[in-house]
Amino acid sequence: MSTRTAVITGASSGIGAATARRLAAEGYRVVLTARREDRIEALAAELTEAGHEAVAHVLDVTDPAAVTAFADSLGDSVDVLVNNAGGALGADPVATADAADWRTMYEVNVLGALHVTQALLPRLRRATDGGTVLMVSSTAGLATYEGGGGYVAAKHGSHVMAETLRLELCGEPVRVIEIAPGMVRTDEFAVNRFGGDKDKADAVYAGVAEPLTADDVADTIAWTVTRPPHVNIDLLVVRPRAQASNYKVHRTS
Ligand code: 8X3
Repeated sequence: MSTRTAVITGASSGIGAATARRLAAEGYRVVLTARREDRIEALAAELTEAGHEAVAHVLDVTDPAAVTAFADSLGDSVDVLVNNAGGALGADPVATADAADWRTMYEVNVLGALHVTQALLPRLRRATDGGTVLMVSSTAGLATYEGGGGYVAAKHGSHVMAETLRLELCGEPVRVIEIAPGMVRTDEFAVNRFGGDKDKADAVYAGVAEPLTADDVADTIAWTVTRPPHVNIDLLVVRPRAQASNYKVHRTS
């Protein structure tokens, strides 16, 4: 059987990097994309050194021309696309939120995934056992919370894109999977959200014994994409045990 290819966006850190490691271990040739060349080159080198097939390709998913050029650089078919690039900016109420933050979040989380999905779809359709589009959304894509506004709106966009694409591709050999993680502690998500304010970022996880890790989510992603091709895990919500909803989080302090 020829090696299957998985393209992962936002592979420079967090869930994207963990997913790249995990899919490489599952035998995929992984194509790592992100804006930060040093990060993805280092990860590709690490995986290659470990005997896996990995290449890095610098990519800003919000740049449609760059996305098209990236797609053209790939082989005839792609088996898996993990739309992971995204993130949150700010936690301000709607009344005072920065419209520029909202615009950026929509650009990256929604339009970025749209550009990459559109560009790779012809190759995903040609995958030997059928292609997989996997959208890393969020529990923020399913319910809102105060201060979540712009991020929640963007992640609802990711959720709707996955649901709509699944309807539109029904009958074609491409499945659409959505993974909606809740509280995941990564090096960058909350720090980026709060503009580098480490204290505010730490407060998100304060007293939570075991937030999910990027590896936990990568494990879930790997499970869904390694199901037989006729099995479509439409939507999988994954939270730490200490988080029963966006609102109900058990904190020990
Ligand atoms: C991250 C989950 O609760 O910070 O996607 O919005 S939350």
